[in-house]
Amino acid sequence: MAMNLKNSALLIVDVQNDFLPRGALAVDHGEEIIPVINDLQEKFDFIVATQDFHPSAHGSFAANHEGKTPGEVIEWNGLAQILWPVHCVQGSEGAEFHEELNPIKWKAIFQKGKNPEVDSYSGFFDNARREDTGLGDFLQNEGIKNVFVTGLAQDYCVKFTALDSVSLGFQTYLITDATKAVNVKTEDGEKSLEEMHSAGVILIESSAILD
Ligand code: VGL
Ligand code: ZN
Repeated sequence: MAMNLKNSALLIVDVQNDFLPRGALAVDHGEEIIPVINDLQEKFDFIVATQDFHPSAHGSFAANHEGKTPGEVIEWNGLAQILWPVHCVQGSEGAEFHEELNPIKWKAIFQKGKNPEVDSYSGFFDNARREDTGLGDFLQNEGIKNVFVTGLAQDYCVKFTALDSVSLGFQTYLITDATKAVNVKTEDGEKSLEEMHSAGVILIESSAILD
């Protein structure tokens, strides 16, 4: 029996070219989630996307720290920061949403990672939890109670978005076949599922909604 999707939002996190095969920070098999997300979109009236959207001088890029390479962890403005390849630069092809992802029903796009001094994995807050994107208030004002999270990457932006969603009081679901992990370390994807589950995120498969 299909779920009741009253007061529910579908959240599509960072399904952008740079996180897909051939992108700068490609997630293996990332493209497999696109048809799943497009099918899910038919079931939701309320859909919001997030977009990783960095200035080229962003401090999360290894290239902006002399002698550093992607994957290294540094202390940056008081936080541990993993350094990434240059990705999702404002105005670049890599920052665009994948062309097969259907944006027709999206109510809004929330951009993040625009402040060069702090990274922003979650669609709700930056990693220092200082700035708010407005997504939480937007969902609350629209009467949203249930948030269904999809997108890339499961062990970074999807995880932190889902954890913040729980912390803001939304009943939060992760649709496990509508996300893929980047797995900087092999077990990151598995660990992220455990972390989300123990924080109260409900793990479901798309079939719970589509069938
Ligand atoms: C992401 C690393 C850096 C993500 C964004 O969307 O998961 N990961 N920036
Ligand atoms: Zn980023």
